[in-house]
Amino acid sequence: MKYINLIVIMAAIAAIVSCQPQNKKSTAKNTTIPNRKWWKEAVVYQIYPRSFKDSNGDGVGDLKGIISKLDYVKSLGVNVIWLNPIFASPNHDNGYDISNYREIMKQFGTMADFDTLLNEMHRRGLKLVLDLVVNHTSSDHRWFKQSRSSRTNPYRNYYHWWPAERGKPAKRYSYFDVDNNAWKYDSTTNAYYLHYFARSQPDLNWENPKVRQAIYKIMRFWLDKGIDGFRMDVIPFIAKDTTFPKLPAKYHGNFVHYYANGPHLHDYLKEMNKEVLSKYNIMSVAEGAGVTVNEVLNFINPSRHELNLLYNFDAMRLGLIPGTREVDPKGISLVDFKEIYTKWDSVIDDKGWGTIWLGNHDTPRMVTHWGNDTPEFRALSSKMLTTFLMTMRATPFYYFGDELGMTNIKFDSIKDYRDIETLHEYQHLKETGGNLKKFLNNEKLVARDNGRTPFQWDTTRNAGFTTGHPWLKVNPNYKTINVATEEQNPNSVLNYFKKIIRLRKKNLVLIYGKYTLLDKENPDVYAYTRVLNGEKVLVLLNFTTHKAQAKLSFDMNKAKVLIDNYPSLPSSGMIKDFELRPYEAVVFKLGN
Ligand code: TEU
Repeated sequence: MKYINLIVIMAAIAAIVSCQPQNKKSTAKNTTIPNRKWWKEAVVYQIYPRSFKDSNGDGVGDLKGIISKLDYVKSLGVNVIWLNPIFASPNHDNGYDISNYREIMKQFGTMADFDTLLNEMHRRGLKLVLDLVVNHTSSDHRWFKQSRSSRTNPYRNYYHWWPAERGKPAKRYSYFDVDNNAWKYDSTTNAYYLHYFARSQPDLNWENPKVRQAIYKIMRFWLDKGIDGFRMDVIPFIAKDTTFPKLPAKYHGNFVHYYANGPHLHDYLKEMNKEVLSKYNIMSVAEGAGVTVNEVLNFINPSRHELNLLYNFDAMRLGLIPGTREVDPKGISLVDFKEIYTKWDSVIDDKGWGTIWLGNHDTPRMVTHWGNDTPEFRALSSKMLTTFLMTMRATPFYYFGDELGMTNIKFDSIKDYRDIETLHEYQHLKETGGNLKKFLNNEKLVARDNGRTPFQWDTTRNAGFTTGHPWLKVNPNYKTINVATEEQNPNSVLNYFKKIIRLRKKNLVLIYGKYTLLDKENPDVYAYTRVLNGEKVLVLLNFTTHKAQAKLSFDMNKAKVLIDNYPSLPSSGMIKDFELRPYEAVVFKLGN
């Protein structure tokens, strides 16, 4: 009898608690947060489909593989998945060379698989953002086949052609061309066509309204299927000065900024918004290559009716010798790092909304580049970097595998690489007598393939990614770095990732709170506060292998530790003195 009463009382308490709106106190106050949007409160999880999960043993990830792992993704607490391109493609640039925008890449599956994926995601409350690659197509796309066939073909002006009888066109730099030349001569019509990326990625002529309307139809095709938005590949590059003048001197050594400032760029983005984006409750994010902090509001200020978000590359240049992909032996200055993120936050402020990221399919692994991937510090520094991403006033874009602390694979031989950027750069150096050994050493740290190795699910063969032969080698450290092992370890990088996402969602101060940088010149510690409706949070991040201290003066008596990436909490003395252990990350709620 006694027990029954106890159970009844327990159940009653549970019922009362469950119907309490979370953060009752904060919820009331949160009504005062202006312009709340789902994509501002989202955590975007980027999946590189080629490397996530292979369902049919061909060594290449696919849509059925992603479907089979949606419960894992849901368990992370993320709410948006950004998928890299899944459309028909000859894969010269792993899908960023599309030959048919309304067809799923054969290796990835069928349209039926896609429909199932979208339904299964929405059933779990997950949103899907697809990759819109419309600065260029594949040279296998029927538009280009038509366009190159004759100067009078109706698709001729779908691309940028320079008739050879006018002599050589003004130099334009190509990211992936072995000669870095963005003009390719085509004897079929005795003319050159423009390709900012590979020769098999000819640039579309957005100055042609037929091209724009054709792309808006493709966007509606996928939006009417129910997707939740687009990540837009090098969208700042779409507008060109079609007189193709010599590159103005001010852009020498910074061609990317010239590419991102074509004459009618914002007219096209306004038109796209008016004709497509504004008709759906979706998120639009620009890959902002070449966009400076002084230009970002031109893209994302809501009053301009263009895009919602833009991610920039300013920080990605840190640690590299300017204008090169070469790692600077001087390393990365934390003061410069802090200055960049603080500048972008202050410019965007309440006039738009920011994004934040530290890795994706074009960069080395987050922990290897920004943290420390040695066994002693890999987990700690991964968690510290994740704390940074989850406590800034911006939408986090988080790359698959970073939640496990996956590291660069650092291939020794060019034979192991698959990426066009590395392979063409190697060929270019080989043909021009470059230092191949030095190049390969540097690629261990910067090559894109480091971020594209197969996902590490467990300790079985090929880390459980495929029963076949993986398209790219699996990182041999999968024996210790994998989902199955980390799920069992409460202090793992994986469980910390889930924990801090829960913390971010529960504390809107970590999303919308005003950001203020502290102790600006501290070379070891990144310290900042977030404040919202009287709630104040202090974030301290040690970016070094040694103890470090922040020079601050807060009354920490009433401070409460919300999260710390060490298994044990810092001592009161450490808290009082703002002392941090190596790669320590701690988030405090400060007393009022
Ligand atoms: O990337 C554009 C871009 O900025 C990259 O080329 C980047 O600078 C470079 O790879 C860094 O090493 C987008 C896509 O994200 C990338 O995967 C594609 O290769 C590229 O566009 C062409 O579509």
